[in-house]
Amino acid sequence: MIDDLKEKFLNELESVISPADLFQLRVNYLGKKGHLTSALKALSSATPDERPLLGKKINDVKQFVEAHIASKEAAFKNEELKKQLLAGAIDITLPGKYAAFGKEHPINQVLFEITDIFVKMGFSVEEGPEVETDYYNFEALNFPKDHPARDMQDTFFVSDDIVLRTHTSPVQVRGMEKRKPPVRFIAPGKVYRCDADITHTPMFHQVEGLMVDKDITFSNLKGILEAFLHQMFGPDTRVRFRPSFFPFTEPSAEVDIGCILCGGSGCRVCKNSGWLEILGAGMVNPAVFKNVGYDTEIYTGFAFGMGIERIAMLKYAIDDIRLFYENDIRFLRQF
Ligand code: 2NM
Repeated sequence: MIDDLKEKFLNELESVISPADLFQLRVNYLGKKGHLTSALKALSSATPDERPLLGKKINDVKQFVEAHIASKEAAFKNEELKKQLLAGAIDITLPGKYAAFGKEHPINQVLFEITDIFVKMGFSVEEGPEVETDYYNFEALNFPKDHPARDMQDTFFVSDDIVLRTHTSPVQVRGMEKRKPPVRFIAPGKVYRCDADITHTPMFHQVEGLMVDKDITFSNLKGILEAFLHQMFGPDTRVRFRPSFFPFTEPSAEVDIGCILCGGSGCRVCKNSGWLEILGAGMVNPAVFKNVGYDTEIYTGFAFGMGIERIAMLKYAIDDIRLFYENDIRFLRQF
């Protein structure tokens, strides 16, 4: 009878598939009205002869049942833990998250390239306000009152005598006011002109440079600009100076390089001339020195300026300036 109970338990244990089944099995065997509890109660009706052996048998089966239930319980717990670990596991076969890297805008790349070359030649870097007074933008630079650049059509006016700077020359004026010669610095930055087509945007970038000391001559200007152009466009680049006019320099020149696209044989970009205009330059007009309090009997100097967008367009053969400011990632990624 008690031996059958062991068999019956093992059979029923085999059909246990959940912790709920196991709980029910425990109640059926070890609970208050369970098989083993009943068997122990029934012990009192056994004869004194039978009692010790039967008692031992029932206790053995009880221990057997308890042990099996405990080990099945442990198996369920183990299974549950495995499930939880698998659910929380990292799938190392998934592709990693791609972090997109940013980079400098092509205009800034060219601007920093130019800045680097001049810094290596001993120039420092000056910055100044983009909203300027008429005095710093025009008056101090020897622009006559009726100069066309002062026209509403070319200049953004904030008020009667406040403008968005049309060049970085006012930075040169402020720089000269701040210190005595010798001075040697460049002024890179944003400038604004009321103009818009495939080669002009209302905002663009310039680098202007200035060097003032005793005995500075046009030869020094030529030497510095040639050294710059050879570093920027290659040591075999041809350079030529043509007479020109600017209110703030006298004499003034425009500086061309041999066309970097066709090598000088003539193409669409150089309009078949074989030359590209890159810079404006000249010897600083004594009228400018007078405005900043430099003694024109002792000091001379040269100045130059260039447009960054134009240089970037030539360097990368881009024919529409607006591409720089459309923020089209397919365009910008190429630089
Ligand atoms: C240019 C061309 C020629 C220039 C002149 C000065 C200053 F402040 F010294 F007078 N700064 N920049 C200059 C001269 C700029 O840009 C085409």
